[in-house]
This record gives sequence, C-alpha cells and structure tokens, in this order.
Amino acid sequence: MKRRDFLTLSGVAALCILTGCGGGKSNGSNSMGMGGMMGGGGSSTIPTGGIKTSSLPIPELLTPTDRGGVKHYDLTLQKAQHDFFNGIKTDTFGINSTYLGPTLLMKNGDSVSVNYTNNLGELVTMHGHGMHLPPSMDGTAHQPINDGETWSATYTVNQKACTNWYHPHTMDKTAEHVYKGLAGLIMIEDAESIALELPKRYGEDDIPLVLQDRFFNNGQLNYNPSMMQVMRGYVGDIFMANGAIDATLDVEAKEIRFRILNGSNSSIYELGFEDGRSFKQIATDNAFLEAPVSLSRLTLSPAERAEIVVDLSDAMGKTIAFKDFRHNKTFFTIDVNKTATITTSLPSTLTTLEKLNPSDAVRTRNFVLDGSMGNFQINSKSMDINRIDERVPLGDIEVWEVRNNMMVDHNFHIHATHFFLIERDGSSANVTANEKGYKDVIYIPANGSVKVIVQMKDYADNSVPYMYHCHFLEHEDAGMMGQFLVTN
Ligand SMILES: [Cu+2]
Repeated sequence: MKRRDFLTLSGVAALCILTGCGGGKSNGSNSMGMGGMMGGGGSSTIPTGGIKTSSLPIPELLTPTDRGGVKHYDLTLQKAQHDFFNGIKTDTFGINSTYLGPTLLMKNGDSVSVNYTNNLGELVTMHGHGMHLPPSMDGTAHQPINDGETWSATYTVNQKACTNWYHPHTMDKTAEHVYKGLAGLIMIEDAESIALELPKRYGEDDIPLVLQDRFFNNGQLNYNPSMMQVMRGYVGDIFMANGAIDATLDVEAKEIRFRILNGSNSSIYELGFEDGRSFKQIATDNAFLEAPVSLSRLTLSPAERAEIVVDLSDAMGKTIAFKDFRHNKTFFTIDVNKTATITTSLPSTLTTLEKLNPSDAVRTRNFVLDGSMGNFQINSKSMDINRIDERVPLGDIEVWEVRNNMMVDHNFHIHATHFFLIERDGSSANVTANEKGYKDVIYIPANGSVKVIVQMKDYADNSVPYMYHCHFLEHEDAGMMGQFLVTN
C-alpha cells in the first residue's frame, strides 16, 4: 500500500480531508472549527481590550550606511513586545522593531553587507529569499548565527528589479521563528525599474505588504500546531498586514502599487478587492512580467511575491477591503480619501525576460514530494544537513520536474536563482499568463505536478550547498527539503 493511500484511510486524516479540518474555505467568522477540537492552535481568543486598530504600518525603508564603498544594512534580531491588541503586550521577535523588520532598498550592482546581530537568546540563521548570491552568503543552516553574534551576508547585487525578502532558515525552527515575527522585505531596483512610469513613492502609492495569519491565545502568539495542522497547513484565524490587524490605508485616488509577500507559514491566499475590481499584476517573484496581466483574483502560496497596480482614480470617497477570498478574511481596508498629487500611467511593456529553451536542456531531474504524518520527504528522503542530494553542473540548462504525491498542497522553492515554469500537470497550456515570469517558488496543489527550466549561471561551490524545499514552513521543518551543490 502506498503511503498516501494509508493516509487517506487513517482515521483522523480521513476525517479532516472530508471536513476541511479548518483549512480551505471558511465562513469568515473568527472560528476555525475543527482545528480547536484537534488540539494545537484552535480558535483565537481576543483580549477584552479588543484589537488595536491603526493605520496600516509601513515598514521603515532602511537606507544603508556607506563604509568603504559597501552599503551596510545593520539589523538587530531581538525579543520584543508588540501591540496587536489594546491593553496587552504580545511577546514577539522583531528586527530593529517589535514585529517584522525594515525594508532593505538595494540597487542592482551595489556591493552590500547585510549585518544580522542575534539578540534572540537562541541560535538563528537568516536567509535572503530570492537573492542571487553565493551559497556561503545564503543564510541557511550552514551559516548559523549564535546568540550574541553578528553574521554578515556580503555580496554584489546581481539580478533584475524585484521584491525579495529575508527570513530565518533555522534548522527545524524556521516556522516558529517566522511565526514570532522575523521577516522583512528587500526591494531591488535597476535602471529599467527606475525609468518605468510606475507608482514609486514608498508608503504613498508604492505600498509594501507582508500578509500573514496567526492564532492568538489571550493576546499571545500561539505556535502550537497539531499533527493535523502540520499536515494541512497551520492557517491562523486572525489575518494581518505588516503586523497590524484590521488596519486602514489612506491613499490618493490614483494608481496604487502593492508589493505583496505571502508571509504566512502555510496559507494559500486568493487575493483581491472587496468590490471585485480588476487590477494588473506587474511582477512575479524575481522580475517584472514582460507585460501587465489583468486579474481580479491573485493566488499566492507561502513565500511567493507579486507586484500589482490597481487604478483607484474612480474611487474617491470609497472604502475597499483588501481580502483573502479563500478564507473570506480582510487583511486591511483602503480608504480613498486624498486627491491625486501626481498621476502615473502603467506602461504596456515592462521588461524583456530571458527564456531558456526546453530543447537546450541537458537533463531532467525528478523530485517527488511525499510523506506521512510528521515526516515529510522529497524522493523518499527527509532533510539531512550532512547529505548532498543533487549536484548541478554550472551552466547546464536543466528541467526540474516536481510531483506532489500527496493529497495536501505544497509548493517548491529553489535557492540560488530564478526559474521559468514550462508545464503544469503535463501541459504548457496550463501555465497562466501571470506565471510566465521569473519565479523562485511554485505552487503545486494536491496531486499536481510542474516542470520548470533552470540554469545555475554563477557561484559554483563544491562544498557549500544551496537548498530546495517546500515553503510551507511546517512541511519544511518536518523534512521536506534537500540540498544541492553547484559544481564546476
Ligand atoms: Cu509542503
């Protein structure tokens, strides 16, 4: 009997697959139903003082200090207390702040040093997600930062304009570390992005969004997933943007750009505006799309990014909720209450992407995502930091085929560089227009498969590996991760 067959027959798993077990669509109330009965994080309890409502917080834009031609970003990881609710301090981890961290602005070609000082009282590692850099600077479990120490990721920015992020990659503890508040955005600009006529006033019409969901127990973050929640995804019942619940964003009646990160542990979001208005997706994980793609809903799995532009020039005086329709939850509400001080007009072409030709691929690598309760595997192996799973020759063009052999959703993230999706479920016709861009995370629904094309162009290192893994953090921590060397 195959493992996945066993799973569907085991009592609790079968029950949850039938009922949804708190994941998937809900009625929009603050209860996640079955989750509470299964132990672990059940329904949140809200402190009597209620939610602290506020304007949408905009993470500080950290301008680096120049030391000898190198741009230094000094980040301190610290224990903190954050005001999610009135009258109660929530214990968190923050980065130069009480929850989440500042936005790092970089330009292609910059020499940078991102300096992480660990004051958490425990070991952590910090990964630059989406950054094209040497494996020794990647910030995985091979670059631990002990309590009280500083570790620096030093490199030259070497990629197209995009929105990336930094977050812990601590062996077995990534999920808990992110859950407590360790994450921040990295905005990369290049000559092309600077020249384009896009909204680019940070915090005014260029809005960073870290979207998350959490469970709270009397106002405290409650990271306590049951086995079933590890399996199905640890989806909280309190949704938040930039560390605030039910916040309001005041904007001008004009085009507004959102740089969106699904910063959740393991939630699929189907994003859109309450009034159903359409918007344009302009960027995927690692670059602009070649042309804007019109959407009314945007699906993002954990760690995926998208930039969108929505035209609110017709919406003066309106309030519009920005929602996850999959769980029927509001992240924040937009209040269009200011006259436009400048106008922008979205260009019809944004960039040119280099596309690899599948006929130039020299090999196909196969990856099968599989596992059972609490034990997640790729190609029948759980993550072992002392084992190299794949050796990828520098410069070779390869197809990586990733198959989700389970009845739960996964995604797949490759460190080191972007890739291009060429097939979904066996056909290129299933690749949607807004997936035809540079990606570093790809969503693979239950029993689905993808083929991506990838080339490791730089940074061969015959001893320090990069990683590939499911970015559902509970799955990653439970073993759904492997390591590859770029060899020369
Ligand atoms: Cu997964």
